[in-house]
Amino acid sequence: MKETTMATMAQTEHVKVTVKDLKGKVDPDWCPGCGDFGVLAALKQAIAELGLQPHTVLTISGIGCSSNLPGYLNTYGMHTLHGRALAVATGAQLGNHHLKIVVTGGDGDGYGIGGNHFVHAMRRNVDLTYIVMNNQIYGLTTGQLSPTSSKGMNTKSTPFGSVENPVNPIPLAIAAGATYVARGFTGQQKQLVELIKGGLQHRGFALIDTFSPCVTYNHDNTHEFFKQRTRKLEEMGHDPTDVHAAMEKGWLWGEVIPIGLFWRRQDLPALDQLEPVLGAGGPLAHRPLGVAPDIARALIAELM
Ligand SMILES: Cc1ncc(C[n+]2csc(CCOP(=O)(O)OP(=O)(O)O)c2C)c(N)n1
Ligand code: SF4
Repeated sequence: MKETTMATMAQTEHVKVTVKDLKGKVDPDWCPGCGDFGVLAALKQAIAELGLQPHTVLTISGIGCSSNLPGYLNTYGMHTLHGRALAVATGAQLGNHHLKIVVTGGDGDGYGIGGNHFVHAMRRNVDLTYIVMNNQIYGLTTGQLSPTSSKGMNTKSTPFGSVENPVNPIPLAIAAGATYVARGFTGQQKQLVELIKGGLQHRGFALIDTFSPCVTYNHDNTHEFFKQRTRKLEEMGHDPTDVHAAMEKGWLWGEVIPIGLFWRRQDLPALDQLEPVLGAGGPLAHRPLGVAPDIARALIAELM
């Protein structure tokens, strides 16, 4: 188990957290049947099963239907700019590396406008759990092409079919340096909970790309589509420490679409473990400012 998890659990080990405790003050306004309900349920279950206290978890998102998730969860939460959740999360993680940080959002948010941040957060191995609700469409802006939409797909913005090759987040994440790379499906809740738990316990960048069907705008990649094609990697004899096998299985897309843990390596330090200033003295957020108030005020004024 992660050192940070141990520390936070130790402080509060007598208080049991239930799924009910994790319910946010606002109910989701997602369309009935949206896959995102399944991701929210799985995340709550994973947090409760790991016994993480709500005040030790920070959930950060960008913009999109899926990015509304932090508002529906009783943890700390931030709803940031479109595609910028990972940049904000990197800052938050370095500011308080004892927090458990979960980033949630959509394929458009994460792999499109946020694609640059996605690659750099992975090569830095920032200690985050990134759950992408991949519905292969822009949901919030009513059904335009997303970076993961299949070639040939008819959408509002591609009425004659998309001519572009989609982004494949699994091989991309492995190549970029993510140290935990998984794919879930909202139709496989038990597995999804385990994948999220694994991501939360992993020290480093954990991606859980999750098929989360948009029932309103994507009539190709439906729940039924994935139900017929997805196959669990653990039933395929996959070894998640074999990078070549992970790459090979990551490229499969057809009659068989693998789900599960593709790749994990545990021998690389996370970014906060490499930052000398974080080595001793605990999280920056808990330390005294270290500069006199008048100097701090002058610095802030200069930066504003
Ligand atoms: C800078 C900026 N550009 C564009 C938009 C419009 N916009 C809002 S959400 C979104 C895409 C959402 O798609 P996705 O991330 O896949 O999430 P979903 O709604 O499908 O869950 C876009 C293009 C925006 N809000 N800000
Ligand atoms: S538009 Fe699609 S992604 Fe958005 S809430 Fe509705 S079903 Fe979900």
